[in-house]
Amino acid sequence: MKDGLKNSQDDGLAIQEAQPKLKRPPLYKVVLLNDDYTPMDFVVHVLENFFFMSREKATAIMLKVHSDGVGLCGVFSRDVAETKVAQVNRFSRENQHPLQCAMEKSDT
Ligand code: TYC
Repeated sequence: MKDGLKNSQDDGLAIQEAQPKLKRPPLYKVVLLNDDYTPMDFVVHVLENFFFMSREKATAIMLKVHSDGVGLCGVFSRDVAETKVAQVNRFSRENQHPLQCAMEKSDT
């Protein structure tokens, strides 16, 4: 059986095993949405502490959300994205801010 194909009796019948169809698990974008009430420094604090951004990066993303309505915080597996969204939204509610964090399937 030197051709590398599975063949139970070497009777000349070559049987190629099916390749298992493996798909990478989908990734999810975690985004922040703009609102009129959440203070800018609170949003910067969220980006620094939940997404481990530098002050400069956090400020740039916050201003992007403020002007465009939405901004990307990061791309994560489903479990991590769900946890980030829940943590940020709970922290915002605990501090009486309407800030909204959400996730969406990433196409990359
Ligand atoms: N628009 C808010 C303000 O003017 C600031 C803000 C930025 C709010 C980003 C939410 O995701 C947000 N205070």
